[in-house]
Amino acid sequence: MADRDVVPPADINLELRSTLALVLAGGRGSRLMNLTDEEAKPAVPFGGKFRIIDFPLSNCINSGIRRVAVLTQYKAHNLIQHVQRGWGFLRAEINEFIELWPAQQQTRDESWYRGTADAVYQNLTMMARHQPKYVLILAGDHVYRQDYSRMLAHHIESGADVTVGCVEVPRAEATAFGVVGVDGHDRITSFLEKPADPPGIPDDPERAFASMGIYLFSYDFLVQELTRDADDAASARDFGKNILPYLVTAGAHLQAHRFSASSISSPGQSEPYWRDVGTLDAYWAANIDLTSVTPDLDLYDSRWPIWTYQVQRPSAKFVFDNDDRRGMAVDSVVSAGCVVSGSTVRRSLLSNNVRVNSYCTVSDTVVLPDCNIGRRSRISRAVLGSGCQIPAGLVVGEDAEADARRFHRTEGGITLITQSMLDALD
Ligand code: ADQ
Ligand code: ADP
Repeated sequence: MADRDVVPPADINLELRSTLALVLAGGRGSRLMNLTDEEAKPAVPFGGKFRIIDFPLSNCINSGIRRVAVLTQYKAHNLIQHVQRGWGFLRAEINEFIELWPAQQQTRDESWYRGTADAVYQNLTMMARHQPKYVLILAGDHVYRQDYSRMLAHHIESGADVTVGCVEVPRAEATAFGVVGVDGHDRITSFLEKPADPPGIPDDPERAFASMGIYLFSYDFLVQELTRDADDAASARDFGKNILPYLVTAGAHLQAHRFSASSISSPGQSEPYWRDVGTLDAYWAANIDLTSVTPDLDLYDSRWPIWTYQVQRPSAKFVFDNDDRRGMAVDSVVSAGCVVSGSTVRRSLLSNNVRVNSYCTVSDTVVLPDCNIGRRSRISRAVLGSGCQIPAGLVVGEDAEADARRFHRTEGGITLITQSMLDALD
């Protein structure tokens, strides 16, 4: 396994400066159901005060990559606003930037992006202006901490045409991913996009080796392959569906880069942390994990800060109500602007600007920004979408049938409530 030391540190700095990162942030993320009705998955709030895209963007900055373009398409308003407000601190004068590249229908057939490769292909002219040596293509919708400089060092050392970030996942979950087969040097020998029956790892059949949707290309090779793919009328113009499987068959050098070699792990953590949070159950679990005493994801690690745009709100507040019932939150994360009065919040995550009014119990619940929970509500095992005005006395999490009838209930027993579902109630 290549390590950062293979390329001398002074040289890797120069190579990082010759790298352009493209964050693909245009997909809807439809498995998150109504949570992505109004905004793309990368813009969905996570962990109280962040949005999912803050993770790949912070990883870029912390890894020393300072030329980043965010490619947007589906319902991009919140995403664009977030990146503009929070991520505008680099200086173009010293060749550092985080730019937004909205879908501009730049090709002759004026279509919106088809697959992920088309999103990059349609921006070839923009890329050419920057003359990068390497292009790092990142999905904008995963929660993880990774040092991309190690991946770049590995790419240079192995002499690959393209290096693919890979991670071990439970085999049952691998149907949602590109599944990779490797030889003894981690060179990729097969690539199956979202197979119905994913092959396991030879010495651990219950786990599979999956593509993280992170691709590091040498620039000239990327241009050549995207141009070739664009001439193929049958192609869906997608890295996972078309480009990677083609390259494996064509005998190109595809190198797997193991996430464990470049993950930033927290003390005492046994497995490297990477979450697709693509389903409501996974999204709920990853947020609730942050409320535990020792979460799998350490957001307090100052070696690898996660940056975000923060709305300015006063500090969280907990008060007795008029009946002297105490307002409290335990084993919980409570963000700025929240007020909990005369209610109990347990194992829950309250994002910015949430009000919990008197006589409520909120447990095992993820509350997105700007929600108001009316008096005498009892809510458990739920996700409340942004801006929900929960009516007084609402009970959720105690009667599965009633929850499924009124809201969206997942297989894992999590209820998603959005304001439009509440509007439809009466
Ligand atoms: P998926 O996650 O299913 O599989 P996709 O839905 O195409 O792939 O999304 C990948 C990323 O690209 C997301 O961040 C999405 O927001 C973004 N995106 C999608 N369409 C876009 C568009 N038209 N414009 C801009 N951005 C767009 C992929 C790979 C698998 C791999 C998984 C890992 O195909 O092989 O295992 O990612 O999650
Ligand atoms: P309820 O009685 O339903 O819990 P209230 O609106 O009476 O809700 O608020 C209870 C307490 O919460 C208030 O007395 C106050 O201390 C605090 N509070 C409510 N709104 C605000 C606010 N906008 N700013 C600061 N504190 C607030």
